[in-house]
Amino acid sequence: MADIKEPSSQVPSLDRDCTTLSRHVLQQLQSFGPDAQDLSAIMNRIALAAKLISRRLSRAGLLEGVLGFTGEVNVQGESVKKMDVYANEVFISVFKQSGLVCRLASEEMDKPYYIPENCPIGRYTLLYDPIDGSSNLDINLNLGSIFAIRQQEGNDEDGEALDLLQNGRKQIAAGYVLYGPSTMLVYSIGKGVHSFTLDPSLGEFILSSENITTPTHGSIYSVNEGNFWQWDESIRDYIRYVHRHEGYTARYGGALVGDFHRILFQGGVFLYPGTLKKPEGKLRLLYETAPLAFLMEQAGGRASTGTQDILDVVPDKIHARSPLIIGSTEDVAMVESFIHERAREEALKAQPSAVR
Ligand code: P6P
Repeated sequence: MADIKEPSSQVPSLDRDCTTLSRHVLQQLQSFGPDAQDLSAIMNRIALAAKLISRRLSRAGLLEGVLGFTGEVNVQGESVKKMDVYANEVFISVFKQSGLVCRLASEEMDKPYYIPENCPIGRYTLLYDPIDGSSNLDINLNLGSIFAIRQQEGNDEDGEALDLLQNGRKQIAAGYVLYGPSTMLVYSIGKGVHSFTLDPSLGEFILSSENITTPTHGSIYSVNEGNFWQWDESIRDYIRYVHRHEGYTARYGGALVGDFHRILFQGGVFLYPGTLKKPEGKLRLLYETAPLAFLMEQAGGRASTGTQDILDVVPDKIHARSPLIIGSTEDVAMVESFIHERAREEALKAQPSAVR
């Protein structure tokens, strides 16, 4: 009888096709204990949510009730798209009866959603933006979902979820789904950043890149220059610099996940600074900037408000916003240098003339 060698030596792609998300999490944790199994199962549920959303997006133009607005306005004061509601419901549905996640904090919900049957068991909280960049939906451009996992602290008797108002270093996992030409899931549990690509023929996310690292510098700067009139002078200084020096190129898709994904892989910097209308910036901390900051730091990059690491920011409310400067270490540092220089000049101006 032929001796059976290690299957992967026979069919190398077989082992890769078997490296599903849940298996990868267990490999990362090097454990099959209950906590590892829980985290693996949570990631698997997130993958199911991603598949359900991807399926609906792929047929958005063909199905009734997918495109367009509901006529409602969400807690952010933004018009709600039907896809926002659907995607939010998907995450709730995949975690019900799972015993895994007690609370869901979403961009689309004013307060966290409790899944009482899970609370005595699962003490995890999922924070998520179910569909980010929904304005791209009607024009068939990329969108994303962003998520973070935290462990609940205390029993949250008053239902205010105050334990969530802690800095981003409390995240135990974070990631996003990019609904593009292919559907990709990128995640980290604090042991590097890894990407998976949905194989529709298998209905599985299969490992595509492990230990993704962001270059220390990149040529791309990604920002909505239409806000130039609203920016602090320091940000204008940075933009004038890249306009006047060779070696820079602008890329902006208007959907955070796609713009971030480009920087994660190719380097450079994405900025959404504070503006006159939104001094704290437009992006939300707990389920947008903090999860992406977690990933970027794991990939060897940086994420800053301009004056503070994103992961050190403590929110005062669940839907708190934060400015975001994220990407290659050298490029984030360059943006910060313009901010620091302006602050130094302002401080000098404020001093009594005799002291200058
Ligand atoms: P602006 C999408 O609405 C979003 O929340 C992010 O996905 C994106 O980065 C940002 O807003 C784009 O905002 O003001 O450039 O259209």
